[in-house]
Amino acid sequence: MTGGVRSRLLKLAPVVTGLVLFAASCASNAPQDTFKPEGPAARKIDNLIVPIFGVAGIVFVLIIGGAIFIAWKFRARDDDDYNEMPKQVHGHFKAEIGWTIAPALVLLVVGALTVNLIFELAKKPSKEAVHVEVYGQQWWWEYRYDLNGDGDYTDIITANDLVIPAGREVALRIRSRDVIHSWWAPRLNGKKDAVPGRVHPLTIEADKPGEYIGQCTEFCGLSHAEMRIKVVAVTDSEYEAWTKHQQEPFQKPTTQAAINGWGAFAGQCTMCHELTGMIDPTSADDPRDATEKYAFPKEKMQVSGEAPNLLHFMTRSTFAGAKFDLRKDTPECNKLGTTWASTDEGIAKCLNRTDLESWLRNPPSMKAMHPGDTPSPESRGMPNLDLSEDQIDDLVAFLTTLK
Ligand code: HEC
Ligand SMILES: [Cu+2]
Repeated sequence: MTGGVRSRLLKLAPVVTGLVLFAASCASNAPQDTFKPEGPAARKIDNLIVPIFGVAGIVFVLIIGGAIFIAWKFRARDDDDYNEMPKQVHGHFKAEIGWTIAPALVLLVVGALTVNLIFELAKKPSKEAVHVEVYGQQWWWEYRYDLNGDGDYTDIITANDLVIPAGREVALRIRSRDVIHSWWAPRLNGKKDAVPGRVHPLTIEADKPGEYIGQCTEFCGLSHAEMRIKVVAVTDSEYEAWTKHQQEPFQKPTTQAAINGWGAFAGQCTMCHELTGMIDPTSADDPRDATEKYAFPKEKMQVSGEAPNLLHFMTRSTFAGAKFDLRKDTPECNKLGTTWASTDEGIAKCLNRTDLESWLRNPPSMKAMHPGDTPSPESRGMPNLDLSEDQIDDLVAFLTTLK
């Protein structure tokens, strides 16, 4: 690069940086904006960040402005004597004490406020809190509810959508099944790492019903960017209805396509997917050894240990780590909430059939999972099971009965 080109590029750099910053600040729909808190914890953090940011801004302007001003004011002039040294202030007692104490005071105040808030946020949740265990794994989040406070987090096992009652504390226990993840719904609270072998508490609360978006914020492998979080806050009565419904047992499908899909599911999917309470459709009339039907031995395939529990799958709004909408993202469908699939009409109108079928056709092509890889102990996520189009139709028919 010639000197001229380089200096021109250097001159452009601040302009480009400025434009990028300007463009980045223009998002009209930014669901993960930390500066729009919608819960008590996030608001407390916001109330600390904003003043500190202001103080940091003032310090920045004073220091940088002062440096630029001094450089300009005392710049070399043509008639300067270049041998003359400016007046030295090294060892100036008052000045040195001053610029040591001033930043120390600023940091002391910031530090005290920060530590105070850390303790406040770590306070034990109230007795009325809802208890949910959050399991991170490559690349989706599982949510397990302890509804009666007996320490058993298997009352409800679901994935992708974390359904909570608005206006109530939710005590999360954040865990991981494989690598380190980090759970963060910015409008509700700060982030908390999910570390294998550890349990990290985090209390969230949403001010009002609505959806609060987040994502995994600790690099956890190829599909890390597609490991999303969706907190669905509902009213108290909707929450009660939801928990009651989630505890209802598996219902046998009735249409022929769904019954066929049930058989395919028992044969190809249950080695990874739990479907709590599912009855094996072949157990009564199929004498084969159950393990014989499974094309992929579990110990070979499932490094991460689990796959989403599919009981009441159709009450969720998203699937595959909340990357895809299960319920079409239209105002009409969104209004139906967690009960969108309770009627045939709702399913016909709101099911995102295209993505669900594509998912069954070839999951690794839908998320970053080395599409070319053959399933191996190293592969993560759901493998391509080479299903036929007929099987896919039957399986979708079966999945839509899981409401
Ligand atoms: C080898 C294990 C394995 C097998 C076999 C398997 N899956 Fe999966 N499945 C997964 C994993 C892991 C995920 C989560 C993937 C992700 O989110 O990245 C998943 C996700 C899904 C989802 C989305 C669920 C949600 O809530 O996000 C559906 C639906 C699904 N699988 C259906 C099936 C069907 C139907 C079959 C049988 C034809 C099947 N799976 C076989 C491991 C498996
Ligand atoms: Cu992750």
